[in-house]
Amino acid sequence: MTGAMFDKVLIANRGEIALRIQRACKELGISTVAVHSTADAEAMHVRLADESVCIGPPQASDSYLNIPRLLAACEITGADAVHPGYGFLSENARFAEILEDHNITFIGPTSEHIRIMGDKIAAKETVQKLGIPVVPGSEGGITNEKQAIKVAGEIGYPVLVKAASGGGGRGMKVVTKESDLLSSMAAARSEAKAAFGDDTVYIEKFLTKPRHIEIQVFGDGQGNAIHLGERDCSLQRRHQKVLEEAPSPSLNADSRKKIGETVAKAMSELNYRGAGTIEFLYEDGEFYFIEMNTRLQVEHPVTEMITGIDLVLEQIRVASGSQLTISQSDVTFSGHAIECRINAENPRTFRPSPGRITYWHPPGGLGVRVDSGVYQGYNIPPYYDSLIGKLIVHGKTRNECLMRLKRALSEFVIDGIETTIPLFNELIRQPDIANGMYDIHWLERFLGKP
Ligand code: MV4
Repeated sequence: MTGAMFDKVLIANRGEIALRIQRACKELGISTVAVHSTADAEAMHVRLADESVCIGPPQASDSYLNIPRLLAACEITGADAVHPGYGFLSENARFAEILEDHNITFIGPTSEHIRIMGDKIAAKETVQKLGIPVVPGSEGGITNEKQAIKVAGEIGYPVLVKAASGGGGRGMKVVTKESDLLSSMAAARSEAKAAFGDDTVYIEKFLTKPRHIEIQVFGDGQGNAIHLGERDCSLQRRHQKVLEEAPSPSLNADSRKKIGETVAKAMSELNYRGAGTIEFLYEDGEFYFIEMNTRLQVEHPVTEMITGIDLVLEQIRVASGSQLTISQSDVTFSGHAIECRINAENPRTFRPSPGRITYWHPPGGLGVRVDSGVYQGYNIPPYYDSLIGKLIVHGKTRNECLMRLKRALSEFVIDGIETTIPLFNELIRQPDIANGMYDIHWLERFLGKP
């Protein structure tokens, strides 16, 4: 089935991702509507859009997260579709549902799929039934203390108590022995209740030294689904990714093919539409599902660089009703890509560093991509997250990619604010990074060393 392409897309986001989406729209001949808060009147995503609408004061809850104001902006401009980007309303099932009720296409999965995957227990149950390997643990939520003791005893300590509505690591408690289980579970419950208004928890085997490997999937909601390989996102600090790469230095072509095919088949059976990411912990050669993200991710460019596939363009195509035009056998992986998240932060304390960029000189040359929404003279507002750009480098081999990254980082000049660039200069000189020998704890251990 082939639907009619959209005439006008409203982009419900800001910064680099708003620009990234505009670029895809322009290449498809679609006109773009930017929305912005009063703090973002001078932002590049507003300047480059065909039209723009101010949707409220700086605070995100009054602007980028305000559904009635976004609907009004759609109505005023006559947009046929909304791309939510990442963060903000991108995984809000209610928003997707409301748009559909107003005959505006949400560029993403169905609200039903968003809702299922937003509930970590339902997500795990759903994907397990579809043949995806999961972390051993409780079947569903824990309802009483006796059951908790029994389940934890069966899977063996250490265990991890997780919140069903969690994600981003909130409401998690590691338990090393039975005598700590009930008090830790009570603590996890009350944390979850306060953070999410839901105190449902579940128990899993705690994996002590995994890597975070996620598989990019893509479906058309018409039964066709493919995988686009993995990204290794193990280098994180406080659940914020810092550097991502594809392919993972720890996977071979056989294990990539096996997990990729399992995941693609599951997404086809689920009739999944759009871009999605299946997050796994990978330890001792085994994959364990933890969560699914039903949106485009910050780190999607590393996948684009090694596959040559424009993920945002494909998102727009399938949202308009087109079938996937790429089959699994069309997907080939070429070379290696690394992304560094350039944040306006102190590179050691990670304290935000908003303010005016007095000088901006991004790197260039073969295999170098900079996705950013800032410019020289731009004043970074203090109200939003501190990502100001992404440096993505591609090379024929991981080694070439690292050499090129070193060169690109040395060219990058940003004055007036602090950025995470000096951290990356340090990281690429670490033997463990050069050798691809790191797990999810490596970065915090490195940062903790004097
Ligand atoms: C785990 C785990 C170990 N064992 N689950 C952290 C956030 C959420 N997405 C899941 N998380 C983890 N789940 C089991 N059974 C360790 C983490 C974890 C982590 C995962 C990915 C990347 C960085 C991390 C840092 C600390 C803990």
